[in-house]
Amino acid sequence: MNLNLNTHAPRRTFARHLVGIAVLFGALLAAMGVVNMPHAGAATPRTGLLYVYKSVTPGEHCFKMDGYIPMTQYDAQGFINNGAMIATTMWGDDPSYDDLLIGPVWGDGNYAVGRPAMHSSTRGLEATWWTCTPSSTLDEDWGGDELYVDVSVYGGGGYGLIGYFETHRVNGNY
Ligand SMILES: [Ca+2]
Ligand SMILES: [Ca+2]
Repeated sequence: MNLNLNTHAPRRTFARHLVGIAVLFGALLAAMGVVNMPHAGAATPRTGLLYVYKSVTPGEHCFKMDGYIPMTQYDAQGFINNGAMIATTMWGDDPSYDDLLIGPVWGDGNYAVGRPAMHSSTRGLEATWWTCTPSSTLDEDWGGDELYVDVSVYGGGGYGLIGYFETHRVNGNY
């Protein structure tokens, strides 16, 4: 097993480089908080799980998101070591326009309260996000609310978008 992960850099072909330049603009816009839209509905993989629960603090809910982008563990650790950044947003699902409820919140390979973080596993690049919020933040609709989290991961050094996913919908009344 090769543990020399610090020297690992993603391989680039010429075509991939062109794609990298194109997505770099998207990454820059996202980094500036300009692009907050979720990814194209049906095409977005739902490899994330979302768990929402009532906090012990009155008027507050907490949630935990776990998900992953499929790749080798070697590649995932390489991306993290090379400064990959993760952006998470929570949305309220609606028939016309989904409502942005929280975020984007940015993180990296280091765990910190309220921020998303990443690690590698045998199934790929793992992403997790645990935080608490006033319950009213999650009240996105009259009556029932449909929550989901959208996750994007960008490579370090202007590599661009590595991958993304979203969670299933959590139906509640907040
Ligand atoms: Ca809704
Ligand atoms: Ca509601």
